[in-house]
Amino acid sequence: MFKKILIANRGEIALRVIVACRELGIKTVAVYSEADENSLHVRFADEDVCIGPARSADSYLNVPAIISAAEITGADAIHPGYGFLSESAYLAEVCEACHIRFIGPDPNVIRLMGDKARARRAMKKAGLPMLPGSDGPVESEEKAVKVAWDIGYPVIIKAVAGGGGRGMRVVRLPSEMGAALRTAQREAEAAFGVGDVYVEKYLENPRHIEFQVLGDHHGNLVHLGERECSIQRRHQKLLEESPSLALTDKIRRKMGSLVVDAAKAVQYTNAGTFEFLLDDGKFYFMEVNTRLQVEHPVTEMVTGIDIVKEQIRIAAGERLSFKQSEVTFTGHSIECRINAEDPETFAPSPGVIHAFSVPGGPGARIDTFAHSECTVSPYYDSMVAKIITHGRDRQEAIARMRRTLEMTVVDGIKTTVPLHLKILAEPDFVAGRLGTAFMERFVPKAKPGSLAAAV
Ligand code: MV4
Repeated sequence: MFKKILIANRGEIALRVIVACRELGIKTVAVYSEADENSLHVRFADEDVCIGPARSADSYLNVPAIISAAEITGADAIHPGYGFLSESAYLAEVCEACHIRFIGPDPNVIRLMGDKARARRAMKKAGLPMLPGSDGPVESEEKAVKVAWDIGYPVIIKAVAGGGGRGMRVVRLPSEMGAALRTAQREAEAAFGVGDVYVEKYLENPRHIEFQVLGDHHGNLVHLGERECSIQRRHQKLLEESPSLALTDKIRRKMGSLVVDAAKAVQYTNAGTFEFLLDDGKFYFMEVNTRLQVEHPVTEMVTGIDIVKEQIRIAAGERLSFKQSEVTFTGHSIECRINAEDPETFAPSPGVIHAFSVPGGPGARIDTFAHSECTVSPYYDSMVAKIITHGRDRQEAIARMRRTLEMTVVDGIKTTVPLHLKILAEPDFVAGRLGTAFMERFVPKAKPGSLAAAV
């Protein structure tokens, strides 16, 4: 087992990894930017190293600075958390070259899944059902129109290097294709440095369902069930739950076994998430995220498995200590992401939190870096806390979420707490009638003449 792990991240996920390390008796190294000097992840790590100025590009994305910090402190592994360098095949490779273990999949698997068009081909070959679409990048308007003609409108243009919704455009008419293609290519180039895009059939209101997997270096691979992530705004998830009301036991077993086979086909190791769209009882592969995800706690709550500790054990070469048949699902879990945002306009609302308090109690978990008089920096992601509840059933998980949100105090900044209370009060939410269009009811209709909201 590792003696010391460097956490190449900040905020709640850095604390989450420290928690896992403490339970495993592993020493920790925090890295931090000048903006995070007084953060809890720095206070609770055994050692800390400043890696640069506030801007992410100069600190949390600075591979040489992070590797140097690991070498100086003698860390034998790096946990990248989520975001930042978590899906950087480059960091994983540099770690390998420096004899530091990267806690994540093999760099080649990260690279494969990072190219959404390649991943699509590989996963199709491995047996996952796909939406009809182009079998690789489309360069020209003519080719895109031809693909759309074959599969039928509407179609969606997605960035090959994308994921998370950036560089996506829905096209409903051939006459819109040229402009949409050029916009998507330009956006993709600006966001990822790679302008390639592909085309697939667009579903109007599917559910976004993802499966969690864990694979060790001895050929063992299990799934930990699914998460329902249909409640998103501008492709930022807001609320997730497990299990999904949309899956019957039969379809869950079918998807689970297909995911396990597909992951084994690429010798997937460590933690991963297989994303699907579910529509009309049928499911379609979308992409694989080769990292720990923000919403991993809902899976932990229903399975009782500590995903971060498993990631660390796997990276250290240990075997998974349980078989698929030993993974059981108990009750229901919901996560609400509390962001420092105006709940109406969604504009970021950084600043000082003067008072911060979230009640615990049965079935309530809070993952956060926040505390009274802490600063929410404008430099980083606006998420300040995750409230996760568990109950014997969905109703109990919802009731626990409601009472927790009602008793949450975050003074000094605006947060998404009121928005979550509105979502939980929606009859469609309570009835489990969810889809990717769910949040549209909360979006003010675009004024005539204004730019239509992206996708
Ligand atoms: C789609 C889709 C419908 N059809 N692809 C959004 C994030 C990225 N991971 C993929 N996403 C989607 N891809 C096809 N072919 C619907 C989504 C989607 C979505 C779209 C609009 C508004 C909210 C959404 C929430 C989840 C998924």
